[in-house]
Amino acid sequence: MIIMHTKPQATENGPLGSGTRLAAHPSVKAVRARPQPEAVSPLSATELRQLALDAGADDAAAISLDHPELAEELPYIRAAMPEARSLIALVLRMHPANTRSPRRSVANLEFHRVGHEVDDVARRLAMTLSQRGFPSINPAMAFPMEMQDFPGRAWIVSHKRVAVAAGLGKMGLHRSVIHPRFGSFILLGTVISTAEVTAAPQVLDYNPCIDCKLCVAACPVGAIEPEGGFRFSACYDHNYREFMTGFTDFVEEAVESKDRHDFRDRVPLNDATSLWQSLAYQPNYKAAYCLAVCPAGEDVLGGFLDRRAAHLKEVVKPLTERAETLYVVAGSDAEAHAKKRFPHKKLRIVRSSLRATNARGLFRAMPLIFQKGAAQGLSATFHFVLSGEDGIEATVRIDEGVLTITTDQLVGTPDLVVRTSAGLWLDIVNGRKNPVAAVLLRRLRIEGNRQLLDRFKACFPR
Ligand code: B12
Ligand code: SF4
Repeated sequence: MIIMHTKPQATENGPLGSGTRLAAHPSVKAVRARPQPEAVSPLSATELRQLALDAGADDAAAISLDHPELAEELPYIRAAMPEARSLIALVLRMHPANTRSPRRSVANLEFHRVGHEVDDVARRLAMTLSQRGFPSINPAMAFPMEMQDFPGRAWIVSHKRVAVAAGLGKMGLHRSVIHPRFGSFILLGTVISTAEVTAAPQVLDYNPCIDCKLCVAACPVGAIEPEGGFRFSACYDHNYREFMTGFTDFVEEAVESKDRHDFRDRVPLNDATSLWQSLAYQPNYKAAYCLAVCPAGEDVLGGFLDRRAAHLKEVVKPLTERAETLYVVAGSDAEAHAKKRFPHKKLRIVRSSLRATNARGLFRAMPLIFQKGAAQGLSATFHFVLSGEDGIEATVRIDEGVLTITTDQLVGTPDLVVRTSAGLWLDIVNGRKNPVAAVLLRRLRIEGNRQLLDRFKACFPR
């Protein structure tokens, strides 16, 4: 027989929370019968570091969330743990020989193996701290991420920023953190904790980067600029070909192909099977040469200082001379760099990996896809007046390779003004709608020197 209850059923002990009945619940009685936990005593930064080392970290440091260098991180960290008070930065070493192998599957295995170790160590530490009375969590070392926020920032905490603020290393020319001993052969993690840290972290008063510029020379797509800039899109379009948007691009190729022969022409067999391996096992980076060739750090530097020519021959050259396919966007600085510096490598033209999904995101992504080469000789101010639900006003100033974006404000005298709806502009940028038709239909108004629009487009190739 089936008995239908019309009211929400209370437990046998009555509604949850009704004092005496709750007290009589077997689970409640069992909890109350346990010995009372000892009063939680604060942990010093030294104790926190030792707990991290005991959990398996090769180096660690604790830092208060109030540290001024972490201000930008604060809202993202609080979104994951509102009651957080401190961070414990973790460093785990990679095996340099693996990371340097010209057979990149060896290097990729090392990245993934150590990446998983970082997550394991961070989880062990978070559990230990929680058991000691300080609830703590361990956000991912990199993947998975908060992909509902993509293509905006999808990571909870910037491990590089935390590690640098905690004094564990400094940002090298290649934009990764260099540890004074282990050099670039490290991956990072962060435990977010409610434990209080009062002591200021130790300061590392020098940068282990020796400015040899080998990372500049080795990157096949020119992502590392000699003076310190990082061409985000160059790295993302090539190195991350089999991650996130690279996969989306693969699917789009499949959708657009006329038949299987056309698809095979568009996506060579080894690209398709490589992607399968990435999906089935773990995504394969295409390069990471910037870390591989880096001689910084006391444990690594000796080999370079004593045998400089050998370092170039045995570590750098096998990577720069390697026959491989480079994935670049047409008209990008990466394409120009690869053609000039690595004519022996094969180029495959791909679509840009960074695509905005709303008008504000469009302006946020611009610095990441801006191509200085195309901007040479261009000096102009662009005003965008985008109306509608997702509307925004923005000023884009390009001045001899320098890009300045001001959102929610129209600044200076414009050389070109674009007026349309935010949705239509996004569709035009994404190649979904034709700008000529939009002008004819008076849904897009362009005021000023129209030729500037082509120059503008070339600076952000897709
Ligand atoms: C986003 C990201 C990337 C991006 C941007 C890299 C970068 N330089 O920041 C891409 C996809 C290109 C990338 C590549 C690689 N990464 Co990565 N990456 C991250 C991630 C998730 C956040 C980085 C970060 O903190 N950025 C913010 C600030 C502090 O960095 P920044 O250099 O000042 O800013 C640049 C970028 O962030 C970017 N940017 C700025 N705003 C935005 C917004 C969005 C939406 C995006 C996507 C990017 C972006 O532009 C800035 C200037 O170029 C971290 C994991 C994590 N949760 O921390 C790993 C991390 C930084 N990556 C790491 C590694 C190892 C790599 C690779 C070597 C992977 C590989 N095997 O090839 C390459 C190296 C490329 C390089 N030379 O930097 C390690 C670095 C370890 C170390 N020694 O420092 C980290 C810390 C992962 C880990 N847990 O160890 N990565
Ligand atoms: S390769 Fe040389 S220049 Fe590049 S980060 Fe390492 S030490 Fe610095």
